[in-house]
Amino acid sequence: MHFAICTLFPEMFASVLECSMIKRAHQKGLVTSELVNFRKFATDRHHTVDDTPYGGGGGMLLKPEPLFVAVEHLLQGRSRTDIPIILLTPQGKNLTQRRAQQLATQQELIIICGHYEGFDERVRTHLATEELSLGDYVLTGGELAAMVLLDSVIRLVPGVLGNDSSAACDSFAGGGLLEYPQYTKPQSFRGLAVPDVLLSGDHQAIANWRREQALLRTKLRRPDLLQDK
Ligand code: 6GU
Repeated sequence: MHFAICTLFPEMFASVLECSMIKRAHQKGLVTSELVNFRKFATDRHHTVDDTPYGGGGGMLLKPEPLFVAVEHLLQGRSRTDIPIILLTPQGKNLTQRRAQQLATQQELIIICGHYEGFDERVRTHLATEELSLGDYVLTGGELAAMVLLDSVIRLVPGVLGNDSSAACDSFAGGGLLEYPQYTKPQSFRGLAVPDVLLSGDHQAIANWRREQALLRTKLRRPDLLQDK
């Protein structure tokens, strides 16, 4: 799977691409990524990527041209609708586990990170094919959101996690429930004991307890997840 990331701050991605699971996915050849500084595609002498909004008001907007040319360069003659072109903005739909799973089946994604006060609207209407947000809060730019998107999708690419069951069991993916509580050694830590059922060796009882705990926890913390159950 190939990720092309359009950003004014490619250096922000170094630590994430060079650590842990994302690094190994690249080393194994399962994933490739490309950082494109779209400032390079600005044609004026100062490589201007932003400008003031028509109609007045504060702040600067990303100009359409450098982004269009950068994405067209990445498309290499393919049509805009052949590849998801994802704009990261707080105005997008929330990223969900389901969307991450769908995106993990694609061969290639083009990701656009915004900055400043926003984009010229034509980037939304005639360049991006979808807009995604992480949630209802505002980040300075799309870069951190792009890293979250990258992480959530790459871990679902077949072969990236050692055993495929670990991704399938995640909260939200494992039947739409939050995960049940888990314990490791020691059996008693500062007087806090591991629940007896987990030590019983009774696999059916353990499975029942886990299911109950997952339901209870979901009911208490995220009742919204149970609504379509
Ligand atoms: Cl995708 N971008 C920005 N700038 N802020 C956000 C976001 C994205 N998601 C949540 N907040």
